[in-house]
Parts: sequence; structure tokens; C-alpha cells
Amino acid sequence: MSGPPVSSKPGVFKPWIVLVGGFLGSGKTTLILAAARELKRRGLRSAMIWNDQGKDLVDSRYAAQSGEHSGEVTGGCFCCRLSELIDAIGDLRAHSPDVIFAEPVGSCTDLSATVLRPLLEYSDSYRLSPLTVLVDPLRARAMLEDDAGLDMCFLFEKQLQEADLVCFTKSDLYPDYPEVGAAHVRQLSAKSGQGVAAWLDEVLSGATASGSQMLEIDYSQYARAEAALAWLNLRAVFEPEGMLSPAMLLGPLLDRLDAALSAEKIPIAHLKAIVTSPAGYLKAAIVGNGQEPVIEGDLDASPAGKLELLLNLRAVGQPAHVRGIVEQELYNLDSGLTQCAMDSFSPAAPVPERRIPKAG
Ligand SMILES: Nc1nc2c(ncn2[C@@H]2O[C@H](COP(=O)(O)OP(=O)(O)O)[C@@H](O)[C@H]2O)c(=O)[nH]1
Ligand SMILES: [Mg+2]
Repeated sequence: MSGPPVSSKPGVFKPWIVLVGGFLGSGKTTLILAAARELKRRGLRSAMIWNDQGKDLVDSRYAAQSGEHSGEVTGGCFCCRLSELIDAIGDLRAHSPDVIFAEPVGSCTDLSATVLRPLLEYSDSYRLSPLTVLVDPLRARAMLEDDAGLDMCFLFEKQLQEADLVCFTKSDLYPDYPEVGAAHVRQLSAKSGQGVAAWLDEVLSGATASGSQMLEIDYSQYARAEAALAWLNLRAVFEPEGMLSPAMLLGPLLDRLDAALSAEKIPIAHLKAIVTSPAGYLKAAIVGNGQEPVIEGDLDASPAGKLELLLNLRAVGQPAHVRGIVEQELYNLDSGLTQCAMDSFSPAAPVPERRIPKAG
């Protein structure tokens, strides 16, 4: 285990660490970036740490495009890379943040025992917020109706069970949400801003305990559930003969991938991609098959001769099957693909560095 993230001299300011969990596509990154903007308005500084099983993260690139300081823990989840998380927190102290947000992998659970409680040992160096678990109301309804398959329902339910605070997201789209039996339930929209300031006030108040929920979990079942997912991270460079704008590249690609995965009956958990060019960037994402992509960035960025694509896909299926579909659609695009590095796998069985099952 690494040393504490900062020296624990008396009187040294202690930043907050805010862990924002929740299923794939629930809105973690969007909320963290909205919260950072809100904190900026209050004259406070934020930093953030992204986490993924692979590298080439859309979330990191998007945060950088939004001008935020961020770090990464890649190649495994926070619980299996706790020392790296602690090092990343330490590195971000160079920017003197008041709040450090950390977004775990969206299929991850048991964070209370494997991340929060070990971090509580550093309480002379920082303050720990309650574990917020974000829930997309549409996803919650599918999970509650067992429409999502046993493995995904298992992960989703475990995430809910260990939450100090459950927050339904996307209230601009879904004003209602289903009953999930959690003690502390809130609602917000990172898009409209509704509830974001109140959520921040609550998690930075110190009034709600951190890591209060004890999770009982069978790690072999947890490993099986995560292994049902296919993970695909890719980085590609396009140098089209004519010029292309980010929108001209990203629109058709997402449409094709959605159609091809749907035709093969592969449920999409989260498909997100970001294209950067000298003229600007564009991000697009869907969190289910057949959805209209949510677009962020410079929709009007002008055409360019060289564009870089990062794409992260999480779907329920076999990695080789998903990879084959993505490769085919990428080449069929005929948009001047000159470089491509693709990694596809199922998450490895979680093996936490530490696990402290009970508070205290
Ligand atoms: N309408 C709406 N869309 C949202 C909101 N929050 C997130 N999204 C969209 O949901 C998708 C997944 O969000 P993201 O933050 O990447 O989810 P994560 O996987 O939990 O980090 C993205 O397309 C977001 O733009 C919200 O409050 N309202
Ligand atoms: Mg994210």
C-alpha cells in the first residue's frame, strides 16, 4: 500500500474525496463535470480521477476538452488498483483541489469495503464523502423488470445495496423514478442543473456517513456477472481524402455500430466515442440499443484532414464477437482509417487489494 496522499501536518487543508458510483451510462462523468462547474462558481477548485479496465478513455479526453485537471487509474478497477488510486489522489494535490471526484468502473461494486473503508484510514489528510450511487431511471425500470438479464441485475442490485446515497439522474428526461427501497434517495439532472447544487451541499456537509452500508457479496458470482460484459476500447486515426468534420465521422459510425450490434442481439450498456480534430471535438453516446445519440461538443466544427477517434463500448456479449462487429463497421466506413489500436476483453475477476467488510 502506498503512503498517504499528502503529509498530515496539523492545520493542513483537507480536500474532500467524492466517490460517484453507478451502473454504466448512469451519468457519473456528466455529473462530476457539472459539479466541478458549480464548485468553480463558488470559487472552489476540483480535480477528478477516471477509472477503467482498459486504456484510451473517452471520459479522460472529454474532461481534458472541458479544461479539467484529471488523473486516471487504468487496467483495472479502483478496488484492484487501490495503491494506484491513492497515488493518483496524491498527484492531484499538486493542483490544490478543494474536491477530488473519483469515478469507478460502472460494473464495479463492493466499493464501500474495498475503497471507502481503506481510504478512511487517511482521514487526517482528507475528508470522505458518502458513496453516491447514480441510477438512470430507464435502466432501473429494466433492471427491476428483470429485462436486463441476471448478471446485470446482480451488479445493479449490489450497487444499490451499498449506496450511502442513491441519486436518480436525468430528471430532465425522466421526472419519475421507480421505488428501489433505499433509505436516502435524491434526484437530479446534470443537464438542467436541477438538484446538482443540493447534492454537492449534501455530500460536502459531512452530515451523511461514508461507507455505512455493509455489502454481502459472493465474489465468484460477482466475477461471473462482470465476465458477461464485453469491453472494447479503441483509438483510431482517420486521414480522409476529402476533409471530414467530427460530426461527419461520428454520426454514421455510431448509427452503424448501433444497427450492427442490435442485429446481432447484443445489448449495449454504454457506447461512447469522442472525435478530436484541429477544428474542435465532438462526443456522442448511447446507453441502450436504438437510442438517439447524445451529442456534446462542437457540432459545427469544420472539416479537417486528420481526426482522432477514441471509442469505448460496453455490451453484454463475447469480446471476440463484439470486436468483429466493430472492426467490420470501422472499415466499412471508408473514411480514410490510417491507424487503429483496439483492445477487447471481458473484465477479469475482481481481486481487491484490501477489503474491510465492517466499519470501525
Ligand atoms: N438528458 C440527460 N442526459 C444525461 C444526463 N446525465 C448524463 N446524461 C447522458 O447519459 C449518457 C451517459 O452519461 P455519462 O456521464 O457518460 O455516464 P457514466 O457512464 O455513468 O459516466 C451521456 O450521453 C450523457 O450525456 C442528464 O442529466 N440528462
Ligand atoms: Mg463515465
